[in-house]
Amino acid sequence: MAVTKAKPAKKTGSAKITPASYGAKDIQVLEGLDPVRKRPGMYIGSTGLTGLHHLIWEVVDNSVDEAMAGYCTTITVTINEDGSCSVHDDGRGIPVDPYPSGPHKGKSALEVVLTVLHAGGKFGGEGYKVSGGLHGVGVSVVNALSRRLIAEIDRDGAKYKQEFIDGGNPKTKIQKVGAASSKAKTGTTISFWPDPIIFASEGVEFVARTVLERLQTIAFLNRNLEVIFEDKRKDKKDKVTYQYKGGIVDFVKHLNVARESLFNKVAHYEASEADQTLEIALQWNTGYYEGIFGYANGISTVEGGMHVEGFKTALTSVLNKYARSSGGLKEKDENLLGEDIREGLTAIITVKLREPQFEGQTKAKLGNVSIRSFVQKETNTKLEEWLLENPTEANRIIKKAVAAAQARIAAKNARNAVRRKTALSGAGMPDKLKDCQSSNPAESELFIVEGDSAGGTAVDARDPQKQAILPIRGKILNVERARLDKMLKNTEVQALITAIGGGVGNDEFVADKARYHKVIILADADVDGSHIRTLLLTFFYRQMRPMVESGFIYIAQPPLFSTEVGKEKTYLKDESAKEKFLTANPNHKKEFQRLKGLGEMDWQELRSTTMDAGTRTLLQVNVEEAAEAENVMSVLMGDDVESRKAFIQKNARDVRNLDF
Ligand code: 0RA
Repeated sequence: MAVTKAKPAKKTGSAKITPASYGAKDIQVLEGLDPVRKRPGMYIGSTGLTGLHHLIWEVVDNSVDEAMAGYCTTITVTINEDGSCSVHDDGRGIPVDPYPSGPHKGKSALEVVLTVLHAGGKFGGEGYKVSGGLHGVGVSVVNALSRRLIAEIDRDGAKYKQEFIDGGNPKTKIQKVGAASSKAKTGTTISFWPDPIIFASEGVEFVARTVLERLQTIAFLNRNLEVIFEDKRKDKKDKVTYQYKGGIVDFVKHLNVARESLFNKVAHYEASEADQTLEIALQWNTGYYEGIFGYANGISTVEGGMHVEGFKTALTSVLNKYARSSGGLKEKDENLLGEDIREGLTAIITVKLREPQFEGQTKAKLGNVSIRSFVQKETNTKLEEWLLENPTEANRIIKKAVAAAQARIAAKNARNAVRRKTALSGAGMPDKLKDCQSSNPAESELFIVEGDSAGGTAVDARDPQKQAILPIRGKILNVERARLDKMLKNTEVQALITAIGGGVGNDEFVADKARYHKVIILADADVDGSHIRTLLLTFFYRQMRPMVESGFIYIAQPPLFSTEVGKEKTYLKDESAKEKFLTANPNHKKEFQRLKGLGEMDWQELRSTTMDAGTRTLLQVNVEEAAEAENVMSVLMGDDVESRKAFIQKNARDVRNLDF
């Protein structure tokens, strides 16, 4: 990616540098392509589907560099009918002039860029681009891992072409194949056929969704750049264009569409110094979660890093300062915590720097210390300016953060209160709990049942030795917002905490103390039931995460249908059970009742279909699903009626499915 002295860009509006005039002489020569084929993982991360797609990103990154340097307005990625990929850009075109001297004497610059490792990535003297970790290793890597590659260049009024085969061997010399359609027309098209021998494990079929997501992000990060995707494969035909005049401001709006934003404006600032640049956009929504997305040289830093740290530090300090000066915080009040301020925040932080250090488990954490102070300093001044210029918005943010701080303190008090109560009452179990006789957690099950009447049926249906029942009144949870302090004040939730017995709060909960190794949520198969499940999962995820991590949380699966066979009622778990039933009973009258509530079954039926360990099916909840449930909360509980409606319609068909 180009790193810039902030000069206005020629075409794209993004920052640019003025490169010295490049020619073949400037390209640093390192080595041939053998190492790439020997250890592809070193260059593209893996030889699975992720690695396969890296080939596209590699070529596209080079085109994006052209765009950032101000020479390219459109990038088109085409998946061709035969499964190969072409990346076209209208940049300057890879230079084609021959080397006047040196080890590559007589070869075209194009050939060197495509056959010499790193040659495309680094240029002597004035840095043209900054390599970004796995990216920016150069298009030669793509050539090395392709069974065929064709480069077509429009430059100097002519059209050039060169073809390579079997991992980067020139099949032809560079050839002038005609005139460019106009003297001014320039550009590069790289078409490549990934080598099936290299990508043997998962094959060479590109996934449109993966490409689309990436291209959309590129379009967001490069204001005004037109990014086109075209799929020409049979049965997959598709064409999509991304172009955002607002850049990352549009990105933030896009991320907030499903939520209700706290105000319409999006704060936005950019800055540059020496050889680093930053651009930041942020907005709050009325929800409770934070989404801060960092990028370094266009690469997503999902583990965060110095740019995100600098931003968070400054954000906390600027907003506290503003809150004090505006009277939002009184002298006696404690400072707002970062987490209070970041509640409902959506932010994009994109930085460009010369030699990014990617660290962490997945090499997705930016380690350069210099960027932290840069982001911090700029955020301190520029965000403060923005707050002063936008007092209405600023006051909303403060109000929301103050509410978040109050909720945080209330949740802590509520937890303490529950703790004290549990401690005081000793082993005293809640009245509502019908406990099991066993005191061995490994064989004990707790059913959390929606509604008192279903609770009663479940008590009759249970195995009293091993199964405990705790009825929860869904309506109470249902009307309340997602705030955990409110959940903790709910007497039913308190009973739940006491019954489980491992404490509450993520710093305190101990799964070893849990009185049941199966906690089973039993709710109706309708939208309300789904809602209650989501609430409970969010609660377990936030307040008793070790229960989820230990695999102690389950979802019961009451049947969806019933039907009569003669005088006998039969229950059918789901659509596929219904189909199987019809195949086995072709003369059946084909009338099925959709079961809406647990209340429609008597205790024998509830036992055999849902609770009896010998005949039931349970879904075990894993951490990802619980985390997803937490996300779903913002859609379900948020105020955006449209997206909630869309969500429910989309998921109503299989409300039992956790995989929202
Ligand atoms: C080296 C030098 C110049 C441009 C490029 C490479 C270049 C590479 C790729 C890869 C895909 N698209 C590309 N477009 C350009 C600068 C050429 C000049 O000074 O005119």
